[in-house]
Amino acid sequence: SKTIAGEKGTASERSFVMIKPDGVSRQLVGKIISRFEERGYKLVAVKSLTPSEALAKEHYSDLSARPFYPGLVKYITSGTPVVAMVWEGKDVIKQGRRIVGATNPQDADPGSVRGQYAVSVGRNLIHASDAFDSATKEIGLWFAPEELSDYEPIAWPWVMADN
Ligand code: IDP
Ligand code: MG
Repeated sequence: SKTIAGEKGTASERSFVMIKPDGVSRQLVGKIISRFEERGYKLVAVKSLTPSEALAKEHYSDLSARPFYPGLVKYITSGTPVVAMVWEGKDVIKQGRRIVGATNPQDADPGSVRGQYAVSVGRNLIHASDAFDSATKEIGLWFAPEELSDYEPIAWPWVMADN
């Protein structure tokens, strides 16, 4: 049986990706989704919501001691929605981080989402899971199991071939 973040190191690997309120407000949702779609990753789940403070705090619980944590929670729960997604495919956790770019947009590759569209670390547009364990935690936090779809995109065998 499949775990919630798929099987690490296989085409069933999954990552939690979230367009933050600045990305939604700036109407970059389509452009950001296109990067993952066009790369060949599979959209397993997507929804738009304003997270509760409890959800935002739990999502970022590892950072609770950091000075920017209260502002980070306020930013994520501002009332402008986020777009929460699960993407699936080979190496999607690491490749998702590359698509997103460095945490501080000033250090991000100009071809990445943050490097192309963001300038401030506190308004860096997007989140992507940084490891298999955090993907497992985050997918479980944001989605119920029945919200995750199981299907095969038409190009899947071409994109994910490993021979
Ligand atoms: P990540 O989003 O690239 O994984 P983390 O270090 O996990 O980066 O930090 C989570 C989020 O916290 C960042 O994406 C950013 O929104 C915010 N953040 C991180 N460092 C700072 C900071 O120095 N000032 C303000 N916000 C920060
Ligand atoms: Mg992080």
